Amino acid sequence: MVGVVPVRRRPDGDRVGEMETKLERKMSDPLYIARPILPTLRELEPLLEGIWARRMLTNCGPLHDQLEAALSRHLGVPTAMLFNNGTTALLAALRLHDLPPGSEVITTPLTFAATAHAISWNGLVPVFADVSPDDLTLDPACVQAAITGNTSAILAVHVYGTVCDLDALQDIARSNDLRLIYDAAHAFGCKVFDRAIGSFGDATVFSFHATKLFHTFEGGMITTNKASDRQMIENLRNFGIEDEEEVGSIGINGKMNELQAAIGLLNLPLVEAEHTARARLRQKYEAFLSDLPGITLQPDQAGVTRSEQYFALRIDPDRFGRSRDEICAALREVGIIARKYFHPICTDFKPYRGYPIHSVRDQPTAEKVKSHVLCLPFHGEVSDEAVRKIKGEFLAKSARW
Ligand code: T4K
Repeated sequence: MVGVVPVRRRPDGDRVGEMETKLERKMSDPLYIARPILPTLRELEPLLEGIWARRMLTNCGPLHDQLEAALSRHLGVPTAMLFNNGTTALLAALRLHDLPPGSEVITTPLTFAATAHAISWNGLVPVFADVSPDDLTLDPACVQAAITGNTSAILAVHVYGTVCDLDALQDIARSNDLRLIYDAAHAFGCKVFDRAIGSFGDATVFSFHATKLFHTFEGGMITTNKASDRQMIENLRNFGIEDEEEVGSIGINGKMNELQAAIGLLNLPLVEAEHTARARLRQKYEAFLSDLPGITLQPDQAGVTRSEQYFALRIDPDRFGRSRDEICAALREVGIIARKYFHPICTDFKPYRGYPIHSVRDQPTAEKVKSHVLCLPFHGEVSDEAVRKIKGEFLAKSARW
């Protein structure tokens, strides 16, 4: 079994040195796909003391506002508004645009269920368009093919942190008078030729779930380019309350609390080091995977600064000699828990079974790749030994066949 390094703490709460931690790696713990960054308990203490002293626990307290401002700067967008999780933020981002009830929102089937659910929970109809065989993001040609007179919006996902075809989707949205919303749950910190990922389309949604590079245990955010969206988003996340005597619209409780915000404030400075560690890990994975027949990695994208959220690959069993499921099972046997994100795809789930995937290809790419995709453990505490084990499983192919 290959484990991650449990970050031990000295009795005074400080992190044990990196070197020592690596030496004392516990071999029995499974290695998961994600391992959240965390500040020290000592760093958290003063922020907790402040919360206890103020007794302002939620409803947009001072830590909430501080984190919102810090993220607005970090992400380079004028409107950046926190939510208690990414799914509530998605609900609100769709609601922001007052889409006609029952109208159709085109999205990808290769995503976490939350993307499609947010459409359905808003009384809208998810329409699934196929993904591009090149990078697995929503294929603009398939989006175009899925448009009807009842289409009101596109909800595109920067899946695994791979940036969608921004120009093509914007052109389609503009020429068909559709709102364009991005689910950037995997794309925190992504930039496209130095432009922040949260500044494209009509709104962008982030997830700050524990499994994300930047997290607040649970959390989320909507960003938009328009400062004028602020009030409307504020209403959406706070029950539609206008003042003590008026509720002006049907809002939800989407507020992030002070504990979440405290974690976010302490985690934000840790993001850069974690990002760098993941970029190094990516290079180690790429070094043995890039030339293997039947293995496809997510492409490098010109001008894109990667989010380093996931390390996704595709395994074509005919060319590679072993299937994704065989590799996944073999890794599990040695304690390495890779994940088949996003298999099953949304159209395999009960609520969406029977929904077609609009494609310009005879067999939708999403149907084909769903049994090929695999995400490897991807975080700063994946040891070289674990990388060697993973490499061993991929290279064992020739020995077994
Ligand atoms: N849109 C997209 C495209 C998304 O991917 C997501 C969420 C959303 C929207 C919705 O955002 P949120 O409402 O969640 O903010 C996980 C996450 O729960 C989910 O946030 C994420 N996407 C999805 C891709 O993955 P699971 O069921 O795979 O997570 P789980 O609990 O199996 O965790 C994976 C591994 O991470 C575990 O094996 C161990 C490790 N882990 C997990 C947690 C929760 C930790 O080490 N610590 C932890 O606290 O869904």
